[in-house]
Amino acid sequence: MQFGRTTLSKFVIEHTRGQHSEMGALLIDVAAAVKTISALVGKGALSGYSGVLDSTNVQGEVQKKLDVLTNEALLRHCEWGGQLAGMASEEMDEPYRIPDQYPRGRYLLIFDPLDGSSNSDVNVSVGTIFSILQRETAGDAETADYLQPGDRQIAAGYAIYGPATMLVLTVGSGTHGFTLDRESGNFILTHPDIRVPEDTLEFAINTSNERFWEPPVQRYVAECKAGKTGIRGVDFNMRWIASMVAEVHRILMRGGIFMYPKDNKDPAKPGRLRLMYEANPMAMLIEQAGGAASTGRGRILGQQPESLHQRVPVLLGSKHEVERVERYHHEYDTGADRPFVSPLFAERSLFRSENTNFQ
Ligand code: AFP
Repeated sequence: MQFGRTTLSKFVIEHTRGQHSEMGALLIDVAAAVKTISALVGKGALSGYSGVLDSTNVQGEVQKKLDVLTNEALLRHCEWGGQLAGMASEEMDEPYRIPDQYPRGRYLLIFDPLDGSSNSDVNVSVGTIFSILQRETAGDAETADYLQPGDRQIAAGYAIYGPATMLVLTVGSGTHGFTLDRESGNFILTHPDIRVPEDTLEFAINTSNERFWEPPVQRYVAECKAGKTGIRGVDFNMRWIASMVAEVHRILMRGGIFMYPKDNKDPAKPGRLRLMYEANPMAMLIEQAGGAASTGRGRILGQQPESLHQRVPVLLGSKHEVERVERYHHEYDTGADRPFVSPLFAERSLFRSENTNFQ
């Protein structure tokens, strides 16, 4: 029985009273979109929407039918209420203009409608990630209005479509998890004030990219893999789901470190993940839960975006491990991790590989 339990609606109304009361209504619309997407994704192959389209998105990635449908779900659920000055999404080259028949507001909604969508055909957890910013005045937003650092987000969250559908949210006062009760259709507060443990023995990274990483990341992962036999003196475990929402959710539940670092696989891209609708909202959720989120060389939330779809290196999770990887970047950048320099054989270092050209 759900009597007396806190629903998402009650939570957002209570937590957005005053300055951001209009945002409460927007969050309730986002939750309605999430329920629609949960039902769609939950049908699996029965929906008839598996597979890819002929189109690509702005990043040149092949779009899946579900990418486009879930994008539509968010646009339709959120465009009408009068809280928004515009929306931007991974699936749209340019920001979305609110149709003329609807009133405008001051908030900006940015989202990745179906993160990890390449996992949807294999029945692995996927998610929706969103971020809310605001502009000074109501009216139609320009691209420049969206280009704000992540520490100006008013709210951020994700939905995870797994065995249970959950919505994890921050409005700037902690990170809170709600589970969808499929019988009543309500999101119920089941994980209030989530805390990420400061220490962990679990790391997540796509090790098939190892040869493309920078030396500080190679150093960190080599030490984790060495386990008890290396300088860490303790065994680590590794996970990789290839669905950021699922990785971040695991870290919020039990700690860990997630890394999609800078690499030189494609020099035009400083990382794989997108700053505005993947890294920033996840960084806010993690920091609000007591964890850390870094590019390796600075706080993710401090990055000034230059374009809507820009990419960024991401290291996030248990604070002490993120700080360690940041320290390794600093030691690499200042030359402190280069133990042996031979005048005869030029530079040699355990952590310097021949194919890197990062400096
Ligand atoms: P898709 O949405 O294209 O499946 O990408 C998912 C993602 O952006 C993120 O959720 C994963 O952490 C990452 O990419 C996985 O990347 P790899 O394919 O390199 O493992």
